[in-house]
This record gives sequence, C-alpha cells and structure tokens, in this order.
Amino acid sequence: RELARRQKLPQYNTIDDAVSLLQSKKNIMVITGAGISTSLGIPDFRSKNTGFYSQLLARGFESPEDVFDIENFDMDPRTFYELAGEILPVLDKTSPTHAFIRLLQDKGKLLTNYTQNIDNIEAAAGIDPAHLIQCHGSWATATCRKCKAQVPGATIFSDVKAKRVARCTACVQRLSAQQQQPKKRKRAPNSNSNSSSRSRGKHGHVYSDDDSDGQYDIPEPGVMKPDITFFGEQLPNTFFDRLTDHDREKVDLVVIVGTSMKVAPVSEIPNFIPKDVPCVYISREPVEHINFDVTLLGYCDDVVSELCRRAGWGLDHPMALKGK
Ligand code: CNA
Repeated sequence: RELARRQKLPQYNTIDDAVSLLQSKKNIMVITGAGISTSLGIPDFRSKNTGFYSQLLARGFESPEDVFDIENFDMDPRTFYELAGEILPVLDKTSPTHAFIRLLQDKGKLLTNYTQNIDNIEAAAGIDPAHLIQCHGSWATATCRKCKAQVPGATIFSDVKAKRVARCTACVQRLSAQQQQPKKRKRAPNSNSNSSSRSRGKHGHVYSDDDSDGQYDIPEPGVMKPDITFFGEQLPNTFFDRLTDHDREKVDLVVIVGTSMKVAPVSEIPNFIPKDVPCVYISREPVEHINFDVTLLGYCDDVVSELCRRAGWGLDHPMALKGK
C-alpha cells in the first residue's frame, strides 16, 4: 500500500471499490477453488470440520494429501477408489458463483477462469473452453495408466460409486485377444521371488503394478485414473502457456474466489502478474500469505450476489441472494 501511495497508484479497499473495478475493467482473471462448489454439496479440502481432509484425519489418515499422490495411486489405487466417491461431481448443478463467472463472460470481461476445481461444473455453467484453464484437470475424462486409452470420465463413475478400482476395457479387449493366441511363457528365474514388478502397498498387501511384459505376472488390465492432477504430476502445458504468453500482458483485474491458495503453482499467480493489477479475494476465511487489495470475507455465493446487486447486474441463479 505504501508503495502504491508513493507511486501514486490508486488504492482499493472496500466492497464498493471491488464493484467499480468489476464495472471498469475489461480483462478479468478469475482464480477459483473448491469453495465455489461447497454450496452444491461437494466438500472442499481444507475447511475445518467439513473439508475432505478433516474427514480423512478423523478416520485415521495421518496425511490426507497422500490419497492424491501419484506414487501412492500407482502402488495401490484402492485407497483412492475407496474414497473418491465422496468428491464425485454433481454435473447438473451450478452455484451462483459459477453463474457470476458466466456473467463476466457474457459481458465480455472474462479473460480466463483458472479453476483448481476438478468437478467440471464450469462446463455446465457454460464457461467457454477458450476462457477456461482447468489447472488440476477434471473428472471429465479418465486415462488408463498402462495403455493410455482415454474414455469419458462418466465411464468410471459406477466403479467409483461402488468403491471398486476401475479397469481399462481397451486392455481387457487386448488381453482377451492375446489369450486366444498360443501361449509361450518363460519360466521365472526364481519362482519364490516377489518379482520386481510388484510393490508392497502402504497397508501391507502386495499389489501388481502390471508393468511386466507378462512373462512372470498374470497380465491384468491397466488401472483407470480420472484425469485430475495428482500431487507429483505436472500441470497441463496450457496453464503455463496461457498465463505467460497471453494473460500476463492483458490482465487488468484478478478476482480470487473460494480457494485457500495453498497449492502451487496456482498460489504463485498473484506474484507473477504485474504489481499494479488490483486483486480482489473472496472467501470464507482470510489468508495470511498473500496481500490482496480488497478482501471480502463470507459465503462466496452471497458476496458475488451483493457485488452484482451493487453493480446493477442481474445475477440469474435460483440460489443467488435476493436484495434491493
Ligand atoms: P481448499 O484448500 O479446500 O480451500 C477452499 C477455500 O474455500 C477455503 O479457504 C474455504 O474457507 C473456502 N470456502 C469453502 N466454502 C466456501 C464458500 N461457500 N464461500 C466462500 N469460501 C468458501 O481448496 P482449494 O481449491 O484452495 O485447493 C485446491 C485443491 C482442492 C485442488 O487441487 C482441487 O482439485 C481440490 N478440490 C476440488 C474440489 C472440486 O472440484 N469441487 C473439491 C475438493 C477439492
């Protein structure tokens, strides 16, 4: 703020400042997190008591992040499949905050929505893919860890709901075709061994990683993984390309909604864009590690409803807060 004063940059603090920024700016970057979908019944990760991590801690998981760790998944996908049903998206519903982002798009003001959400609700809200970066992927598709076949995400939903590891049907077809062929199996060098293609899972059991050439293991179809970015995986290239080659130059306002800003590299975006671009933060809880120009604490659906009311914009959503 002191720097802004010395450089004679405008200062923004209040909800009315946020309203006039929304009204005047033309290239708005919206960064969203799990908080914009909690009103639809999808838990976020880090809210105390209600967040998915709290629920996992209460059930004895010492490090809830491990459920979304790619090495753990490859070692034993059963833990993920046991729990994933609890964050499975509701595809037909949107929140007022999704409607708000759509409204910015309809007004020609949405530069890009960087969503960390994996629920793909932005698609249901009609956010144009040209203005959307799903930073952590989504449930929209799923890919076989073995043969890389990709299918619509809904293909694995019944397995997720049944807490059953989803297997790749392309692999099943390939393996059953192979089984029609005459077999030429080599003898294992040490029939007693726990071969190197097996790993011991966290909970003590042995889980085949299926990576062998089929000589010693009974071949199994690959495991399907929803195309959400796990810890230990790269973000999609579109994230870096859009941010550096396009948005950094253009952005004139950043609005951050319903995210604890704890996961890099999304948490680094405010430091990456020019310092004179104002930043509005909307969430239930404050964050200490990033400085914003305007912080609006509350339920994001209510806050965006109020912003629209003050801006004189109609927010067309049945759950939007009504007021005069
Ligand atoms: P987070 O760390 O759980 O933070 C959520 C933030 O939103 C917290 O600061 C809450 O206080 C706040 N919040 C929760 N509900 C509301 C509300 N109604 N109004 C205003 N604020 C609210 O989640 P982040 O998104 O910051 O973390 C990134 C993770 C979460 C990504 O990797 C996601 O994939 C992952 N995630 C996504 C979903 C989803 O797609 N809906 C659900 C759960 C987790």
